[in-house]
Amino acid sequence: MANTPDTILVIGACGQLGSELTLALRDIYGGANVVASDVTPPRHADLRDSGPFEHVDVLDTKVLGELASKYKFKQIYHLAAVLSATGEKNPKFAWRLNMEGLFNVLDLALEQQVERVYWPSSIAVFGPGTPRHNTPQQTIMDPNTVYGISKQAGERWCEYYFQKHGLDVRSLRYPGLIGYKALPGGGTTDYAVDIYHKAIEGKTFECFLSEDTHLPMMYMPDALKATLDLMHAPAENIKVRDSYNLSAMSFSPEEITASIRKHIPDFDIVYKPDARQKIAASWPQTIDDSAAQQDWGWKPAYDLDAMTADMLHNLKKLKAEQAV
Ligand code: AKB
Repeated sequence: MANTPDTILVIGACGQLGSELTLALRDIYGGANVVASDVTPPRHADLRDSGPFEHVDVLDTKVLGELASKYKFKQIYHLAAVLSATGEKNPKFAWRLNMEGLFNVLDLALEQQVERVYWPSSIAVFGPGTPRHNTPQQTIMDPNTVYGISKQAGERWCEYYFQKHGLDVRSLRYPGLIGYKALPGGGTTDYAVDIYHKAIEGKTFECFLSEDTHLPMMYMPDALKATLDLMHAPAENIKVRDSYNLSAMSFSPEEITASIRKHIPDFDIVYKPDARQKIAASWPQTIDDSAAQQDWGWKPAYDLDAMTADMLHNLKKLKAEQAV
């Protein structure tokens, strides 16, 4: 394959963020220049048909090396990770996938002279000792999930590779991400996606968090915009080399229910908090993202009610298409 100036590899392309980010990158760089990769094939036709797909396990350095020699990537988006709730079920595997996967990508990027790497961090880097309101960019970080510990360690390694080797690796601390195209997999914030599906199906939603648990959240179009804005910013603007705080909205299960009831008045919810409540209780409620605003102009477009209107509209449309 030709060594095109902007050939991009997305690892974890079939996940909640990856499936939408890959399409957004293909719109910008052209379908053939953005290689989607994952351990499972794409389920949706738009991802499957819009560009190349390669089966990649990020723990397999041989396959990663072969792929890099074949495509000569200029950018890598490494999104594959075990999230907070799933990570607690198998902590050793979560640690291995999240850390070894990151090392494999950082080393590959150095070896193959990849120009820019994106790696997502999370609000899970914070813990019970962190200020919970307007959490600063730099503060106490005492994560108590294996996912959060791996993200905190990963942030340090990203900064290390930048300082020591000059690798242009960039990162965002995502809040809970909400989108209608793909389901999240194994996070503590997943309820805020599932609740919309149950609402349009006319079902009662059983919530695994208590009604007043506030968490930072973001609608997918804002997450895509933030990621692309960060990656397109001039390198000299990127002053934070561990990971940027990022914020859009904060709400509780009770508040998202009230927002849904503006469209579906008889929507019903019951609360059955489980182990994920403890994880949520250790995370911030609101985030100070002024560094992202100052350095590369971050500004979200969606609040809770705007997101709810768009989610319900699109989920209804998808359901009607599937029924045909
Ligand atoms: C999770 O809940 O584990 C993720 C996250 C906040 O990183 N959505």
